[in-house]
Amino acid sequence: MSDDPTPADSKLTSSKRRWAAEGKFLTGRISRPEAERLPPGQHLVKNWPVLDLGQQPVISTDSWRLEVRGLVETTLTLTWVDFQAIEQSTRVSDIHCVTTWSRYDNNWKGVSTRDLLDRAMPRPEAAYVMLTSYDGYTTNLPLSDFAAEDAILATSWEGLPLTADHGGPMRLVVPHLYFWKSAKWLRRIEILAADEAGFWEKNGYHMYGDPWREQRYSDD
Ligand SMILES: Nc1nc2c(c(=O)[nH]1)N[C@H]1C(S)=C(S)[C@@H](COP(=O)(O)O)O[C@H]1N2
Ligand SMILES: [Mo]
Repeated sequence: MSDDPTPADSKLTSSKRRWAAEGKFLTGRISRPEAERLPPGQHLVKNWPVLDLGQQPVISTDSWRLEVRGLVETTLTLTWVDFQAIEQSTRVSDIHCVTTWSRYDNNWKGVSTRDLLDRAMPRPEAAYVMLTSYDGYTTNLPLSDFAAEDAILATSWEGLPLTADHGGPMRLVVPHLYFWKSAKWLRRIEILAADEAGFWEKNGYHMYGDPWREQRYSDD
């Protein structure tokens, strides 16, 4: 009687099973009535404004790397070629910026955060994520929000490569939180046990940032 499945398969399967049991992904896509599509205090725009700290790093895909580290079974350092070899996904989502503009129906393509996490496999105590970008920007969010069904590591917008001003070659998109959580020019994903404040969170913005609860500032 033999039960030795391939080690890689059994490891991945047990990690997925464990996450499912812990309900890690249950905060996924939040379906809302159309009337609640626009969060309070927001107005719609048709253009796509650019907001950042004022210096937009230019990263060639040759020198680009993405690191996943911290509380994971497997630390990753991915090249652009490695990243493109991961299953590609598409998502359509709305943007809600804390500066009160929202933009509907953005078409993204890239790697779903879940597919990336399947490769790194967060440990049982993993609960938060700290993101670090090529411009030095940082932002934090719970792991379950990072792993939401809608969340994507986007390399393309509306069928074209993501432009450098919007975070190309790759940015995160987590549409159910204010857009400051969606790190442009993402370089490092660190998986943590406890929440830590990123750049705007240290400067008065909310630790979580739910647009429907108007969690703009730390005392909201
Ligand atoms: N690396 C990095 N990511 C960032 C920022 C930044 O300054 N640096 N600004 C955030 C803020 S405050 C917003 S509103 C969005 C803006 O994205 P956009 O310029 O593509 O509209 O990016 C977020 N991600
Ligand atoms: Mo912002």
